[in-house]
Amino acid sequence: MTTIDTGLPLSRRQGWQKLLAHRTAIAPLDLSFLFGDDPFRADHMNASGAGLFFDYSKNRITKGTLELLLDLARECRLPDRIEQMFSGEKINPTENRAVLHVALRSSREDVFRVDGVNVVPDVHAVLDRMIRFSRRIRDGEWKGRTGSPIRNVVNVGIGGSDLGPVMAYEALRHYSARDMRFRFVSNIDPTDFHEATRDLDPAETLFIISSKTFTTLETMTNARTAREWIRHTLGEGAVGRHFVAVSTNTDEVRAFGIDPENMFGFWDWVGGRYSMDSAIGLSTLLAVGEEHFQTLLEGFREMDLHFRSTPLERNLPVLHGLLCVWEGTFLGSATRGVFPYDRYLKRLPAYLQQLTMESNGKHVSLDGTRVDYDTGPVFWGEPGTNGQHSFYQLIHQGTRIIPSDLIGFLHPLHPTGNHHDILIANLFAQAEALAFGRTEADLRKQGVPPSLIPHRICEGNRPTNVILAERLTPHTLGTLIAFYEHSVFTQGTLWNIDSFDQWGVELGKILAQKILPELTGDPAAPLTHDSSTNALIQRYRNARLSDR
Ligand code: G6Q
Repeated sequence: MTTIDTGLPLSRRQGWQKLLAHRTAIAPLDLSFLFGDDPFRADHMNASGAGLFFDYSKNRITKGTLELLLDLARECRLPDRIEQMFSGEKINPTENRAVLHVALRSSREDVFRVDGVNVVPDVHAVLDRMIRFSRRIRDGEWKGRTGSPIRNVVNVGIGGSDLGPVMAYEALRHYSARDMRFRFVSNIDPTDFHEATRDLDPAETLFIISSKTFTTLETMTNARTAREWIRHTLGEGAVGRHFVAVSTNTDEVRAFGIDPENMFGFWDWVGGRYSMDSAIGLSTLLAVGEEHFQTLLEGFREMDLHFRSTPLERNLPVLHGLLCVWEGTFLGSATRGVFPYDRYLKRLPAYLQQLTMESNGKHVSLDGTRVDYDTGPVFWGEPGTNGQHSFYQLIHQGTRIIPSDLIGFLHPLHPTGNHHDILIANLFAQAEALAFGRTEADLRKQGVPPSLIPHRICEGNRPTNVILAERLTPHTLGTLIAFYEHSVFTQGTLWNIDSFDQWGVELGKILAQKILPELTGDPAAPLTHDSSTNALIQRYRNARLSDR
C-alpha cells in the first residue's frame, strides 16, 4: 500500500496551539463588536472565483484568525496535497487509489496520469459514447422492443450512484427535456420501485443500472425487479433495448443480460460520491442534453482551476474549508447547515450530506491513530425559506451554534412579480438576524412588555457564509459542487484523514447479510445476537408467520 507522508496530526502542530490560544483571546468579541470595530470588514472578508461570490465576513473570526488558519493549512502542506491529488498520486491510501474526479471534467488537451498513464483520452471516449447515446434517445432514434421511442428514464442506483443524479436532475429541471420523464429508484423498500414505475409504459422506458461494483444489494435487487417488470410485459428479448449499465464491472453487467456495448464505464479512481460528472451522470445528460452537460463540466473545471491555482488566502474552497474546521473543531459546532434559497436545489443538502459526512466522518488519521479532535460535523439542510418557518427558530435562539451556508442567485429563472426580491430579502435578512440578533435595548425601545423581553431576545453571533451566483445554470451547479468537493478535501487535509474511503458503511451491510436468512429461514432457529437484536428478529418472524 502506498502511504502518504502527511506529517503530524492537527493537535500536535504549532499552528493548532496558536489557534487554541487565539480562540481564548477572541472569545469575548462577538459579530456585533467585530463589525462595529471595522466598518470595512465585509470588503476584505469576501472572495470571488469561477462565478461564485463568497461572503465569509459573518464568521466568528478576526483577520488574525484567518492568518493563523492559513498558517495551519501551510503547516499541513495543503498546497502539496492539492498537487498530489491533481497529479494522480494515491492519496486514498486505505484503498490504494488515486482520487482523480478532476479528470472527469478535463478538457481534451489536459493530461491527468494514474500510474503513468494519461486517463483523459479514456474519459473523453466514454463521454463521447454517452453523448452519442443521448442523441439517439432524445431524438427518438433508439427504439424499445415494440418500436416505441424511449420517453421514460429510470436510474437505478444508490448512494453515490443515486444522490448526484437525483440532485442534478432536480437542480437542472429548468433545462431538461420536458417531454421525457425521469425517475430514480434507490431504496430497497419496494415502495420506491412501485411508485417510480406505476404510471410508466414499459415499452417507452429505459432503465439505467448505475453501480460502480454492480454487486450492491439494493441496486441489484431493484435491477432484477425492473428486469422482471420489462420481461413480463415485453418478453424475454426486451432487456437489451430497455437496459443500459453504468459500471466498472463488465463481467457482472454481461451476466445480468446487458450487452457491454451498452455499458458506460468509469474507473476505480472515481469515488461514488465524486462521480456525478462521470458516466453516473448519464441520466443528467439524457435530461439536459449535451450542450448543458458540457457546460456543467466546464463549471466544475473552472472551480478546479481556481482551487489549483489561486493563492490560499483568495481560494474559495480553501477559505470555506478552513472556516468549517474553525467552527467545527476549534469552536465546537457539532452540526453545519446548508440552506439554498432556490427550490431547484432542494436535493442539494442531501447530496452534500453524503459528500461531507461520508468523506470526513472519520475517527483515525491517515496513519491509523485515533484523532484527539473532532472531525466532520453533522451536515444537514433544506431550502431556506421553508426552513425559516420551522427549524430556523433553533438556529436563532437555541443553545447550540449552527454555522450555516446560505446560497442564493441574483437573477431568477422564473421572473414572477416580486417573488425573487422577497426570496433574496429573506436570505439577506436571515444572515443579518443570525449575526446581530435583537438586543434587550431594542426590545425596550419597541415597548415590549418586560416579561416577554427574555423570550424575544436573539443573542446573535450565529455565523453564516453567504454564497451568491448570478443565476442557477448548469455551469453554476458545476462550480458549486466542485467548491464543496474541494472544501471537503481541504478539511480532510487539515484533519489528516482519508476523505476518500468509507469503511464505516461496511459493518451494517455485513450484519444485514447475516440477519436476512434469520428472518426468512426456520422461525425457531436459535439467535445469537444481543438481546435487543434477538427480540427484534423474533418480532419480525412472528409477523411473517401471521402473514401466511
Ligand atoms: C460513495 C460510496 C457509496 C456508493 C454506493 C453505491 O462514495 O462508495 O455511496 O456510491 O454504495 O455503490 P455502487 O455504485 O457500487 O453500487
